[in-house]
Amino acid sequence: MAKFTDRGLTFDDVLLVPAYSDLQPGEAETTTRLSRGITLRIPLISAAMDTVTEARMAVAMARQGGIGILHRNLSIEDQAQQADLVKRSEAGMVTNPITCSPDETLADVERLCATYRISGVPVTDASGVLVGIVTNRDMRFESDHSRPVREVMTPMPLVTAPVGVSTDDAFDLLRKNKIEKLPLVDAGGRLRGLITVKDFTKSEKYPLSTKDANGRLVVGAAVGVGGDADKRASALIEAGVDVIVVDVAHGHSKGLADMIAKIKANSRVDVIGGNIATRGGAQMLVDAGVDAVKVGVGPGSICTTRVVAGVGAPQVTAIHEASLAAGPAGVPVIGDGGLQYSGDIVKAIAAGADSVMLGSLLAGCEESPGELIFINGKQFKSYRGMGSLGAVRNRERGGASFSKDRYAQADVGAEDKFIPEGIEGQVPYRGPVAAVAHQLVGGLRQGMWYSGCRTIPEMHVRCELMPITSAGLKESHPHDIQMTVEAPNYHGR
Ligand code: RVP
Repeated sequence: MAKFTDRGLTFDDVLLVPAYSDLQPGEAETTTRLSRGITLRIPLISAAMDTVTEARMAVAMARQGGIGILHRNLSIEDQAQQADLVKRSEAGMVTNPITCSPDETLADVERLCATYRISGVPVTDASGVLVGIVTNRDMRFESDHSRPVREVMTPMPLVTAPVGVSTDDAFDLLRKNKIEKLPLVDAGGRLRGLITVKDFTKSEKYPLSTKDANGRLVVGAAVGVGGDADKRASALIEAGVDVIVVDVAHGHSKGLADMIAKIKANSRVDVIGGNIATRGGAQMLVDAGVDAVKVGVGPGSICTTRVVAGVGAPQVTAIHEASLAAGPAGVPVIGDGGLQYSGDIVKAIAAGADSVMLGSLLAGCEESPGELIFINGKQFKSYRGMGSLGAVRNRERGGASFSKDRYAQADVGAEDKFIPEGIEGQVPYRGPVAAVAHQLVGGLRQGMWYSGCRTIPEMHVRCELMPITSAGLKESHPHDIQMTVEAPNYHGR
């Protein structure tokens, strides 16, 4: 006979009990571990969804101190290129700069600059020797875009520096010579790297940025299991991703454990596995050698798994249960899905999460893929589940495999046979990620203040969650009033 288990609780079912506090919200420290090897300054991750995270979102998230996970509803080449875009977007030093040859045309260079959002490229000959540089300044007044680069570039001798130049010396050279790009060359004159002034100003503007050991922004990317997943993971690792998220709807499965073990054995990147929603699921991933466990079966705002399949676990209980297996093993926990307000981040962390993954809260940002939609004078952006019909149609066009995907049954090869587990919709436009993250992290700091916790690890030990009734929930939201002015951190229910 089937077993009954204890009641499961989710965000709306609980509140943190206020506790003695000797800190101000500004003193709360939001640094956390994404995975065994990666630290974040804010515990926020943008979801691997095609209406949430491509390169632009990933760059914005890393600049704020979080991280973005590139979705996999793309061909392998396109997803790897998105990773490359992030890794090149900001760097202490670009080790493998985009270059052009003297025989390419200005139109070719303009295309490169637009793709990589850069203002110019070093020019190298066939053996990689630096022969000049071509930048916006050289091209601005040119009307004939078919001209070869050699006629327009600023040729050698240029101001260059040797490989291994210190940051301070590089900055001095840029400043003294009033130049924006400093090519690094070896003894044979071959181009070995590039330092740009933009990277120095970005470092000042985004002091919390999540960066790798070479000063490049950190990025993650999702892969599945089976099909072309091995090839995809290798291409992404080659493109420089810092973490691979093996992302399947039912992560408590042999396929996921095997895939994690395989990537761990063949590479040095961190591997996150999910999704699971039980202690047993988390334990299996820990045993497989995972670097972080991602929790959530069915809590997503666009997810219909729980009604289509009748399966899932309310998210606060799921996070807590997973943390009981992952915590003692030193493996961080990611609470994925179901968060509607900043207070839910506080509750997820109190329940045992080290960070949270957000879909709907970030899908309305300027940096998410997709255009603005205007309806009755209000602005929206589309947001859909990766198991929705729309996402699957797009996946087919993008060349990613249909039948082996996160939500598709293995024997389903046609759209009319597909069993969706997600829906398509739209969310209000919320402006830039920086403003949204500010509100979310601000709410987290308030929560840490109310619960008297200075750090996220302290929250895991000291916070107390109290189950509430529907009357308690009603009392928690604004009530007995008609809202006339929208707050930046509150939308009606
Ligand atoms: P939310 O933040 O509540 O919008 O949830 C986002 C999460 O929902 C994702 O990170 C993913 O785990 C899950 N998801 C994505 N697509 C679907 C689906 O189609 N069912 N679910």
